[in-house]
Amino acid sequence: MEKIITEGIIKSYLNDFLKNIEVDVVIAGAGPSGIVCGYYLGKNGIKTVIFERHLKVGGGMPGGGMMFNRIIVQEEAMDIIKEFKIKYKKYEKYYVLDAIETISGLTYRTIREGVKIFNLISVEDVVIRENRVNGVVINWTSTQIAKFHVDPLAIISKYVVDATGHDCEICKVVEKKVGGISVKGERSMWAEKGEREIVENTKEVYPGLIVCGMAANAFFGSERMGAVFGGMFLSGKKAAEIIIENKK
Ligand code: 48H
Repeated sequence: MEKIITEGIIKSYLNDFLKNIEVDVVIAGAGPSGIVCGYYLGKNGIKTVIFERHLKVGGGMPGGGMMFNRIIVQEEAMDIIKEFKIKYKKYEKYYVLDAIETISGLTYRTIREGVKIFNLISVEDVVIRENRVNGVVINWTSTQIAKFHVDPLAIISKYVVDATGHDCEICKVVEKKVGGISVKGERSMWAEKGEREIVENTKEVYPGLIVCGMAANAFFGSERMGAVFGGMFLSGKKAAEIIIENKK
């Protein structure tokens, strides 16, 4: 029995991994914006893989607001929530959602659209060709934590989506190693403004590199917004739409 368990796990994992070493889109980060972006790409037949640094998916969602595991969503993003069939309750002019149900609902449907999510893997660099981002460089998160010198592997893609949240990590790598872009850094909390600007900030910021979610506000120097997530979902959807439009 033990041999079959070991063999089954490794063969299945490697099979999936090998199918994803050249894809249309790599998304760095399985937070709300990255997962929603993956869902709409998958739904439109675009081959997409998500690499998530953490053991878990969901980014900042499970923590809700200060560990009260609920999130707030505004009317503008409710069509997305309804599409995923996630439950909600009206609260004043907003909606309150269970953070865990939201993560589960988003993740399940995204995987069912054919998007592979590999957790415990960090994107540490990009592949660059003729002034275009052409893939990512990845490594096991555990090697980073242990500070071991282990050389990485590369994944080739037509687009990379930076959905790494507050740290805007992929754009910072391009800023430092490639040049031509500059990450302004996020500003203090102003929920309405941050939410208003996040969709506008969701853009292709360098050929082949799209920024979404909190990383988009960090890139353009917009405000943070606390535990309101409508903008994250809308931003993830817009990032997918940019790619779908460009691929036509
Ligand atoms: C692989 C990586 C890497 C890497 C990070 O932080 P997230 O939830 O990001 P968003 O933008 O989808 O959502 C932001 C939201 O959660 C939030 O923080 C809000 C609304 N804050 C407002 C406020 O005022 O504080 O998810 C990013 C994910 C995480 O799971 C990271 O582990 C992962 O990306 N990640 N994965 N390679 N280099 N860097």
